Amino acid sequence: MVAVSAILCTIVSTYLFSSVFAQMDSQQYFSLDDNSNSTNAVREKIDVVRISIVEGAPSLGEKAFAPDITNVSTGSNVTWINNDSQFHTITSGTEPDDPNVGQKFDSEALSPKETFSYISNETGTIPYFCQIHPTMKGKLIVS
Ligand SMILES: [Cu+2]
Repeated sequence: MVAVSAILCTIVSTYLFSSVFAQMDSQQYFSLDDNSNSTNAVREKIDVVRISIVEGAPSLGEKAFAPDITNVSTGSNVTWINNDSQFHTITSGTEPDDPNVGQKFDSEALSPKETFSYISNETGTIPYFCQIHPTMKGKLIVS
């Protein structure tokens, strides 16, 4: 009888301990989950993709942007910097007559050394150009 109650006692205490640990585990799981969210937020902050408007851009067509075709992931911060001595725009669309001009983004005139940023939240291909020099064209591929 003593042996049986000792075994029972062991079983009950094991059960109690394991349920306590299970609760701790689930709490830890939730806190890990919170951490992974904040890790994502940090990852988005540091995932900056830079595109240069190069010197002499107005006469360079598709080579006005470096790179001219840029692959990015959703949530990336895409930042253009105007490294030319003239004003330029970063405007989504294929050309001034495109009915979708500026629907995704439009920087308006950027002075030399000025930057413009866009965060890509949807996948797809976004052509863009400069409204002041429409032969300047680039492409953003978000996947
Ligand atoms: Cu321009």
